[in-house]
Amino acid sequence: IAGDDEVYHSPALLYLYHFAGRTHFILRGKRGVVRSAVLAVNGEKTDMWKKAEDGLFEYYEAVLWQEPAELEYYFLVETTSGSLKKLGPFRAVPNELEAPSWPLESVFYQIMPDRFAVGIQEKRLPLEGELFHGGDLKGIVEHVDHLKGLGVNALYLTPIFESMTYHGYDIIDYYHVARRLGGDEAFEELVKALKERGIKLVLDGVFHHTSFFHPFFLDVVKNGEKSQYKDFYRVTGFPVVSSEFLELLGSDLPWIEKHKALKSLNWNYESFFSVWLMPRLNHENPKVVDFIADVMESWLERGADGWRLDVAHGVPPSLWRDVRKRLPKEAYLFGEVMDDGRPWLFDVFHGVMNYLLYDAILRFFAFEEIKAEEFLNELNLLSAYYGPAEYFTYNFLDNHDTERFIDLVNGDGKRYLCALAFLMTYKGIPAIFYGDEIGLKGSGEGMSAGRTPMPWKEELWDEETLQKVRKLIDFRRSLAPLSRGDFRVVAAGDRWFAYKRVLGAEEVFVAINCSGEEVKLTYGGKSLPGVPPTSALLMYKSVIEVL
Ligand code: ARE
Repeated sequence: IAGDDEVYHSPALLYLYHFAGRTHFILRGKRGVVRSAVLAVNGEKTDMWKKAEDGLFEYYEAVLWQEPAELEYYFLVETTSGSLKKLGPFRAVPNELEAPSWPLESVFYQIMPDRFAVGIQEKRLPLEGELFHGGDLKGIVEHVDHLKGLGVNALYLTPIFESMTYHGYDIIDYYHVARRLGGDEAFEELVKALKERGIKLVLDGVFHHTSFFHPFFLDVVKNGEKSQYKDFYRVTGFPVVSSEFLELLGSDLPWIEKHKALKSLNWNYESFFSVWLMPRLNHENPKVVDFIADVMESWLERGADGWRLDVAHGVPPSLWRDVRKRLPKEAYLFGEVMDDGRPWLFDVFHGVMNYLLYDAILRFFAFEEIKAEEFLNELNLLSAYYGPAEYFTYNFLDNHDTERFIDLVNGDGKRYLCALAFLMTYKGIPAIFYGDEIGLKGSGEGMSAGRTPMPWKEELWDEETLQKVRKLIDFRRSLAPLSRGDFRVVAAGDRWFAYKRVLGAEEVFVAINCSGEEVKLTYGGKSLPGVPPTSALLMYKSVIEVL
């Protein structure tokens, strides 16, 4: 039996999986039912530990270090009402997640090209001229050694294709790099510069919508029902826009004013957050699916190594599943998903942007709303939800849609480093938003507040932060347990916690202290140096580092 309504297990991916030399067994019990649980594999018994709980369930786990092979196992559960239940026997080979391995070795750096570095001084900028800062791909090429020096080995760029806006989420031509960014030629130069330095490249794929000015949509605007592209979009009536709309669009009002005026008119198509500039594609149309797959494939051929999929949660998972089958297995795919990533993982994307982790990080590190115990439960719960896919999520402290982390902690560089020390020593793929490494602050409020331009005058850099960020990246990349290891809590107080990352015989011990006092710990019978307020301690073999 797989269980009753009180306890449950099945040999499916989230309950039985193999990852990096070990097999994880998960048993789920209704809240308050399980007193203790034991796993018996091929006759040998192991105690299970309570990993996490949510509103409905408790999750118990056991980990066995062995190669994947067919197993025969069962569970013995002692309930709080005093009865003994046996679940099983089960006979199964542990499931393995299909994913490229290079992301596990990666630390990402995210760049919004317009805000990073100006390579080409003279250029024509499109409509919303005043919002452009003029950064481009040549600028990235010129500063590629900044990335190399930092130690990152993967780059995620927000959209680089032809568009009207500085952010590029309104794509007009999916097959060419925007001229303002240096065009296809600059892309080739960038790919070369990155490849020479062993840095992977991930592009931003905007396939939820196109630009209003994409030729497909313009054709629908012009030819209405007769357009061969009418089924490419979610049109609600013809004509899609009124003559008043077209007149306004053709007028010579400044872009921002025009954008605002158009916003108050009506139109007959669905769009991203009711933004007229971003008509939504019709994902039910197989031709749209072919188009998406073709664009993705062609840039992988031209040197990209993966895709971040924009508004991925606004497109059916089945579409991504189909597209993935047509792409090389080495391409890393992660979706922008803002809440529970489960419908978007496993056979859909390899990872998601880990917004659930981000929320927990903010609540513990920035807003101090929760204590370590609750934070750790959140982590383990996420682990129970995502299973092996958790190792492939894209983890961040901030990005182009959030405020900068440093601003959320009122400019306290030590608190930023504490949170970063956690990110770099936790499961999932860590990413740094350009400028965080030098203490760059945002401006204003809201989702574009963090998009401040990168300063290249080194006098403006926070040198101490830079040194420590480098060090953390170096740890992450040189200590395999940090990317592939199991995560186990060792001890916790209100505002500090300690854990180990274990990979076979290798182990890294980490203590994160966000409290105002020094924390003294002993580990493995050894007393460790005190962890000063707002800092982190790392120990591997007999090396101890305090940051
Ligand atoms: C601009 C302004 C905004 C203004 C908006 C509407 O910056 O202040 O509100 O226009 O006029 C891109 C640009 C944005 C731009 C937007 C529209 O980067 O600057 O906004 O286009 O022109 C939701 C989506 C999520 C999306 C975020 C931004 O679900 O997919 O909103 N993220 C991606 C990209 C963005 C990009 C787009 C999508 C569009 O990463 O950079 O925006 O291609 C809650 C909700 C979420 C919501 C989130 C943030 O958590 O649950 O659904 O995310 O708030 O608003």
